[in-house]
Amino acid sequence: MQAFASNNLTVEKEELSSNSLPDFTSESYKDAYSRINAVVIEGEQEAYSNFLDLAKLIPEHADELVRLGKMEKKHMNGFCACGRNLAVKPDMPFAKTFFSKLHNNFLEAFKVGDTTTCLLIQCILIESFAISAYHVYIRVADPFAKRITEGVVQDEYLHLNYGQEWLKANLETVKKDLMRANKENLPLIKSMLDEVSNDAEVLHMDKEELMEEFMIAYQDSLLEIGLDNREIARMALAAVI
Ligand code: Y39
Ligand code: FE
Ligand code: FE
Ligand code: FE
Repeated sequence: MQAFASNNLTVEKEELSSNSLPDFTSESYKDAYSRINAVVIEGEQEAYSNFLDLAKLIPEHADELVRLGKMEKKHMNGFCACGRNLAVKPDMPFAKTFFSKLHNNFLEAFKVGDTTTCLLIQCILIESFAISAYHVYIRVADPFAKRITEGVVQDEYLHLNYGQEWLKANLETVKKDLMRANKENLPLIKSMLDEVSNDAEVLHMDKEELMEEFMIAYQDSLLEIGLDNREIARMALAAVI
């Protein structure tokens, strides 16, 4: 009975600390935020440019893709304001390096007109990453950033949805390329998450929760595209091999 009671107490304490908000004014928070905020700003900037490239690859949808791209520019401005609001200077060189491998893969695919790989990288992998990170962040963000992020995450679903619909409509002809591109790029998402997980922890963003949210968004989108459970499992395994 004694042990049971003290066990309960431990659980309560843990729940309290994982649900509590961090001290947004502490030096450790601002230091971690300088990298996470930069990653988000750089990600939005690159997403803008990726959508403009996609508009060139899929000219019949150019208007829609440019419209989606302009949303990313707005997101970027919103997250710049979040950094300013906390008096944090984003570490942009860190963020450029952070995205460089994935971004290079996008640019290589763009150069050879590989629409499937470009859509997988931007609309499925990066958008799922954004959706998962923003959902977790909203729970522990300062009130200003929380409001901004809530608006942004709605748009990210539109971006995910665009890629989903295109891949769904072309699935039989692009399936092989999709699988190959996934094998090359999903592991990059996993290492990127590993690279910022300590900083995310300082912001009270739990790594397992981030991974869980990512897998939900990613697997849901593969299901929506029309892949079966076995194909989805095979694709998801690329993250751990
Ligand atoms: O489509 C988009 O707006 C995506 C570019 C933005 C990328 C967001 C990347 C978020 C990673 C944050 C990592 C926190 C642990
Ligand atoms: Fe803390
Ligand atoms: Fe965005
Ligand atoms: Fe987006």
